[in-house]
Amino acid sequence: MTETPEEIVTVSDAAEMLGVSVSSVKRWVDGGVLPAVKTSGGHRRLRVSDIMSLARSGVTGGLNIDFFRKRRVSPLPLPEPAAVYSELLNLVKERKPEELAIGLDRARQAGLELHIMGDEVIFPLMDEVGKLWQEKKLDVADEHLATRAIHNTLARWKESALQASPKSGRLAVGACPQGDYSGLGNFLVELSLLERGWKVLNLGPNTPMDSLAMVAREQHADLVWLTCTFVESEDSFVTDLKALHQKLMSHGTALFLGGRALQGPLRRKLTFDWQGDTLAQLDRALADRFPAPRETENRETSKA
Ligand code: B12
Repeated sequence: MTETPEEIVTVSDAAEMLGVSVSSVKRWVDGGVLPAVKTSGGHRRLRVSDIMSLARSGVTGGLNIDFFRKRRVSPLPLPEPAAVYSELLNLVKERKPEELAIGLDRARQAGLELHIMGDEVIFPLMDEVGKLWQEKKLDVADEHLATRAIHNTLARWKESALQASPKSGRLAVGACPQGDYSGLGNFLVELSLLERGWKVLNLGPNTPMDSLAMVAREQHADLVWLTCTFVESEDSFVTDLKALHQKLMSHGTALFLGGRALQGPLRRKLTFDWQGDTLAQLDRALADRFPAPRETENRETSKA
């Protein structure tokens, strides 16, 4: 059999394509994460295109490449991030926040991974919105509407990630430092972790580093991350960060830093275990330092 993207397959075929157990596929179907229809006999059937979209979203850990090599399935064309960006920017300019949210969902469902949505669509989109606002070509109302539409969309993606992701047994605690009220970058980091199966406690904007350290210690966090978009006082930031890093090191907790405020001379004064600028870099660092535990249950089919 050679599957085309519109081909309908059984749950066990889907499990084989994804290299996961049959029960994982059933759970994703029943949780509404993976669309399926039921036959008159009550059996679930899935479209190959939906299976490939889920795999591309990063939720499943990817596709079982051997299966696809054997069956020679051609991948669906992915939307071009630059084209998605232009389309969404027009919707911001036309003040259509609901269509903006729908456009984000559509790009995601078509298979653009979270790190591409964050780094290559949402980041440049908001960068341009900021510039247009400075040039007085957009009102601050448009910046607020766009931020809220994106935030609400990320909240929906979070619900799906919470239902879908197999739990890795790891915990991350994160925040933005004191005086930093930004939201989207931090939310994207939270989602990246959730989609890798992490449990996450995101303390959000304006969080004192002492409180972050306290929660991390109490909850035995594996990782603490800080998203830094705006640094109020560089001197106290550097001092507080050093103290935070020392406390975390004594408990074996890794400290990851990111966000656009950490540029220039400030960057050289920072203490951390890892620092990055993009979600793609974060994904690679998480995969390197915290390799995913392999699913043990019923994997025999993927070995064939
Ligand atoms: C929306 C916005 C706001 C909103 C935020 C609303 C909200 N709830 O989020 C409001 C109105 C509150 C705001 C206020 C201010 N803002 Co403002 N704002 C922006 C704007 C237009 C978009 C920010 C955004 O959401 N971007 C989209 C997200 C997804 O991008 P991101 O956070 O950078 O995250 C990406 C990466 O950085 C990375 N990343 C982020 N975190 C992490 C963490 C890790 C671990 C890793 C690996 C990666 C990573 O991944 C993401 C995807 O690529 C930017 C313009 C711009 N060029 O970004 C200015 C901008 C951030 N603001 C700026 C400034 C100066 C301010 C104010 C000081 C203005 C003022 N004078 O009051 C205040 C500061 C308020 C405060 N104390 O926090 C500057 C910051 C300058 C800097 N630090 O370099 C910017 C860059 C504008 C500019 N060009 O000058 N702002």
